Amino acid sequence: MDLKAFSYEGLSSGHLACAGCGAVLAMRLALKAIGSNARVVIPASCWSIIAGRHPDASLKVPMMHSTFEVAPSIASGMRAALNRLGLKDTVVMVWAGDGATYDIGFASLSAAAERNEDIIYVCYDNEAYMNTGIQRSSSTPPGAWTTTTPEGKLEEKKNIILAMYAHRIPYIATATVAYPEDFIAKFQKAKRIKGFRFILVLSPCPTGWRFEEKRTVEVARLAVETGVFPLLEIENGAWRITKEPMWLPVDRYLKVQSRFAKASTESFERSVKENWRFLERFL
Ligand SMILES: Cc1ncc(C[n+]2csc(CCOP(=O)(O)OP(=O)(O)O)c2C)c(N)n1
Ligand SMILES: [Mg+2]
Repeated sequence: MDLKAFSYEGLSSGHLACAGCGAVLAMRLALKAIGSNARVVIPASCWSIIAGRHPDASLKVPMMHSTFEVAPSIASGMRAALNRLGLKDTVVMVWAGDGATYDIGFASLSAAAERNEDIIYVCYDNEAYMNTGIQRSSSTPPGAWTTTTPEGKLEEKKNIILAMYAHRIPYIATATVAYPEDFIAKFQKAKRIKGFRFILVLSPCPTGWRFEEKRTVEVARLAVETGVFPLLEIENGAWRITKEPMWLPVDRYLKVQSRFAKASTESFERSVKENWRFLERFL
């Protein structure tokens, strides 16, 4: 893939993200793949701030802010209205954090997926409620420090991919900012498919994960190459790994982030292995 061919920039400079924000790079890549026909719905999150408000919004495509719980419902209505106007080529995309996806908006996400609404739902997963001060979500990995898990989270990360698979939607994928070709290919494919599409984007957060701002892409790459974050897609029920990990030691991923200062490498490794054993049942 020639990345230079994706010259569209749907994001302005001067947005309000922290330096090194993985979720900003993610939006930039997503809009390169989808183009100016995107219409974005953003529930309460860091991205509510990053996008800002009209007329100073950082997105060049039309965008609607929503309350935490109902972005998929608003996107469903927006899709219906656009269809009514004959604007069938527009792509309605929800851009939600992990708090909105895994926890607070899960009911409306599930309902829209079950109706197979014709929208792309993206969860930019920074593994905590970052905008309100780094509280744990059900996406926070085990052992991770957050302000509400000062000794490290005790529970596992919720398997949202499996939860979405249970909805029998036509397309599910994971992506991250360290692999732009894989990322763009998945968004392009999602754009072509009709019905409910769900993409989980691991979005490293220097502020909440406690790493140097310049290491965002390196952290995302380590998540994949240690096997912590599998890159996969599920097309009409068929699972496929899109990038085999190099199986670097998990420690490499943990050591670059101070949020794992109190985590046990052995138990983290065990949960990575268990996740893969579970995943292999579907491959
Ligand atoms: C019903 C409701 N509860 C809580 C809040 C406060 N709130 C706004 S943004 C946010 C954090 C969102 O976390 P996430 O979805 O992971 O996005 P992130 O901030 O990490 O980008 C919270 C708790 C809210 N706006 N509405
Ligand atoms: Mg979050």
